[in-house]
Amino acid sequence: MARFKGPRFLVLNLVFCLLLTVGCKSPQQAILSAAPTGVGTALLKIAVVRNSPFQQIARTAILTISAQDMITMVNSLSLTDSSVEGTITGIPAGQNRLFDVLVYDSAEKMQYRGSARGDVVADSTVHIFLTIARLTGTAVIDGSIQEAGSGTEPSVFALAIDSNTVALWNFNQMSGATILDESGYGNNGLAFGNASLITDSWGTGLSLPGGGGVKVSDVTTLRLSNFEITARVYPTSFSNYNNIVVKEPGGSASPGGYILRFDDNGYIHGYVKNWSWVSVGTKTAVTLNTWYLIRLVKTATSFTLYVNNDLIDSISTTVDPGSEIGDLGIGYDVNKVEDRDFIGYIDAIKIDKL
Ligand SMILES: [Ca+2]
Repeated sequence: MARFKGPRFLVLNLVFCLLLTVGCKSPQQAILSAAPTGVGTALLKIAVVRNSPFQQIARTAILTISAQDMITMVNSLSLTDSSVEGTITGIPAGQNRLFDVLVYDSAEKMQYRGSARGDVVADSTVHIFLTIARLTGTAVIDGSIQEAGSGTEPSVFALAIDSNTVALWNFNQMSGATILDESGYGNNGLAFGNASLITDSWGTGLSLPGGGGVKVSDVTTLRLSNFEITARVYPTSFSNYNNIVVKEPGGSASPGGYILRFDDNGYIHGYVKNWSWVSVGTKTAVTLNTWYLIRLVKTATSFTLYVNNDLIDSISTTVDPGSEIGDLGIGYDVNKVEDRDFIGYIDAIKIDKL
């Protein structure tokens, strides 16, 4: 996996995360030559934090791409209420390109900035992770690399609690086999089998090669009628279902339950039930070896799936899944009806009660 090597800013008001994709092959296929030729295409998107002042402040955004062996490229990016986006073609292949994002307000004053370096390989894919931060106060640059399990994941990469959060696993702290919940509700998980913490593109995360997962014991704070689940995941293989989060006891033990998972073919699905299941899902398969930020939102009247902040599917439903009992499983089938392990990496999972 690509590894973040850029600076991080310690003095931040707001932080956004950017996933930049070049070309169309996997990172594992990308091999740099001594004298690279050809060009790549960049698809760029910055997810904007909910309820942030960004949408009131930001009016224009510019991306520059530069290096010693290329002419600097300047590109306008599109701003919406929820994202910053752009497609950049014809980037000369080569090493150590600087990607610099500048965001201005209506008075053309720069309000946000962030940069990262990365290699562009012709006709192939690289991932560059970049943060942009509100420019207030003095920025301090710290390029240190975090180690898995140290409990010091860069805060710019971690999901953050809010007043609704009942569980937050950033997978940056492990005490014995215990995965620590940062919500304050004490919903710690117990890792088993081949589950382990690793460094990933966002700091540290949970590695799930199959044959393992994390179990969180049933508690009332996780029996949710209305909720929002946020998960940042990186599938490396699609097998027989691929459970990211499951809370339902199976069979007829209780009427309720909720599930977030990939199916065998790489479609993302969310499910809720009160005796019978209703679901939302992607209409096409997603790509392996790619990070996805998935949000599953259940309200009293609707059920909605977002992928990378795009609304993918939504239905009207009054199903109340909150009566369920049973443990919550991360990365595996908590009921062990059959082998339904998620294969890949999970960087963070957050559960909010709505
Ligand atoms: Ca993490």
